[in-house]
Amino acid sequence: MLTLPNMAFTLPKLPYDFAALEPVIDAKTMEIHHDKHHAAYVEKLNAAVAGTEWENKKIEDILMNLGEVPDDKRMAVRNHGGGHWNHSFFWELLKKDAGEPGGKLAEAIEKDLGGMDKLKETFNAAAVNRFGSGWAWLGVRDGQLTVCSTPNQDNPLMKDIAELKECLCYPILGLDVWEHAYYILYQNRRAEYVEAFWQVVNWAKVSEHFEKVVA
Ligand code: MN3
Repeated sequence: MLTLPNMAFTLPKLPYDFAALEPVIDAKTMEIHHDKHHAAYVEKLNAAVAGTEWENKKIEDILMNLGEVPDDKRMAVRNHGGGHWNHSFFWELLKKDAGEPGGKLAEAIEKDLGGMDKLKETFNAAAVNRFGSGWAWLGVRDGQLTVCSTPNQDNPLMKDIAELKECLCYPILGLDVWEHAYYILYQNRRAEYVEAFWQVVNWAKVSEHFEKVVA
């Protein structure tokens, strides 16, 4: 009988067409980013955990417990597991003409961060000033909204990684600032990409994450 390997992690389908975010993010970038980059993280994550107890765990649980992953697999799981989670999270956060935040999230942005303009200013600075590749995040820490950034495919859930301590939170919004996320349309102009990003934030999804975290 044919037996197939247990491929625990799978590439989620993009919840819209490649061209859905144009002109802010172009179709070619979305296609390569999802079908090639994200697919490669999934493939390499599966290779790293194949045959171990980690292949059937939830990715969030793995990332929150990287200290328990065997030394020889930890870096691969951190990089590719982080890549898989970050991109799965990111796709859902993007939508054309999705308005502005409302309700409790809008109140928290006002109270914790000083309003929308201030949020954008702080978040854009975190995204633009991240040297090399990484992510900018809006998250909830001790019941308060916070903005921070992580290098590579690290993220705020990785509590066992000492150098990420400043950015530990439950992320509700994230922005990929790897060059592969913007190079075709924006070349070296990361700041323009970061500014344009606000036009495609799916605030309903951000609110959903926020409500779940603060519940
Ligand atoms: Mn990416």
